[in-house]
Amino acid sequence: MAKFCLLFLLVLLPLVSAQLRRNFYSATCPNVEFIVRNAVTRKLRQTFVTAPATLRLFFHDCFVEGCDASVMIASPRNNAEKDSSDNLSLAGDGFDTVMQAKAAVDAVPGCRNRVSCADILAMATRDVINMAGGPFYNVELGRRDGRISSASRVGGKLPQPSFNLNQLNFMFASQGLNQTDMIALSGAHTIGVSHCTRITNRIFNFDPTLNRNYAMQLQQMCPRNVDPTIAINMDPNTPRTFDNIYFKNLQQGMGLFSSDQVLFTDPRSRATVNQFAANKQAFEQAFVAAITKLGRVGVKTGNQGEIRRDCSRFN
Ligand code: HEM
Ligand SMILES: *[C@@H]1O[C@H](CO)[C@@H](O)[C@H](O)[C@H]1NC(C)=O
Ligand SMILES: CC(=O)N[C@H]1CO[C@H](CO)[C@@H](O)[C@@H]1O
Repeated sequence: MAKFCLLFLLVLLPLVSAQLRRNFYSATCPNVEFIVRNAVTRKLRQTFVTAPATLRLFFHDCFVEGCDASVMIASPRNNAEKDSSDNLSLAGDGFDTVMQAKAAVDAVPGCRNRVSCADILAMATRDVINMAGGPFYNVELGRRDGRISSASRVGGKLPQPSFNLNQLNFMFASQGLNQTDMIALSGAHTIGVSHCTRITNRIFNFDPTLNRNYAMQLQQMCPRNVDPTIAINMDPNTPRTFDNIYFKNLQQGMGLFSSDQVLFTDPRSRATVNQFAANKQAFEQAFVAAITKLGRVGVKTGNQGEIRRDCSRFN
């Protein structure tokens, strides 16, 4: 019996505490989801960029060092995670959303310094998806904030727009996400923008998988030597609505990146694209399952990490 207790303490307890759960803050800050949602609503009213910026920030955070808000860390010497070349295009409104929601949470006496930045980002992400027309889902909580944030550790951990299906599958699989998860999560490109510089090669080299008319439109919007700050919508049809039109675009050869279009071009993933294009509920269900899995990647729980007082600084 004593042996079993020891086994439990040493082996099983850490596993138990490593679980995220709904209502993690029910005793400490019962209204946290309501508070975050209000802050996100206010921020979204100021600018729609809030939605895509927050969603992409969550993805980048989770894929490098786990969902631990390490991407939020500011760096006087430009060497933190957010300064890596892949993060340079993260829109500031995602960071601002988390800062505002954190301020709102901390304004409530009982909640002050009790809720992690990582959880606030996870809640805000759920909220922007829903407010942009996507599904509502219960968000798992209990993440702690990470103590490492380094640009040099980002390399090779984020997918590139030039990736083929094997490369995408390999990278997502290394974070515990299967091909269906990867395809569903790619549906996040139903909102938001890309800088022209990301697609120059593709639109001027006549990628045969790219719709001819769409290619011509893209060449007009993104001429050679375009101002590198110019960005275009990734879903040309409903850029501000979280819907399944992204998958219908792929069927038309209107995926913006190679990594988008390949999901339809490659026969191994085409059936799933067709399913999500035909059935919004199927897409939403798969997306919720996948983003819930994404939210578990590399999380710190229990007494690992910290609850940051300022999301952009280690305590
Ligand atoms: C599958 C591999 C993926 C690749 C190769 C990829 C690549 C990119 C690139 C190159 C951009 C444009 C950045 C810019 O020029 O500003 C972008 C934007 C975006 N990505 Fe992805 N991404 C992938 C998956 C995801 C996932 C899984 C999510 C979220 C669940 C996501 C969410 C977004 C959002 C919302 C934007 C728009 C950001 C904005 O408007 O500020 N992406 N992505
Ligand atoms: C992929 O993961 C999802 C859950 O996110 C699951 O429903 C599905 O069965 C998995 N697919 C495969 C082929 O393992
Ligand atoms: C070098 C640097 O800090 N790049 C950017 C990373 O992302 C944030 C948020 O948008 C920007 O403010 C930084 O300029």
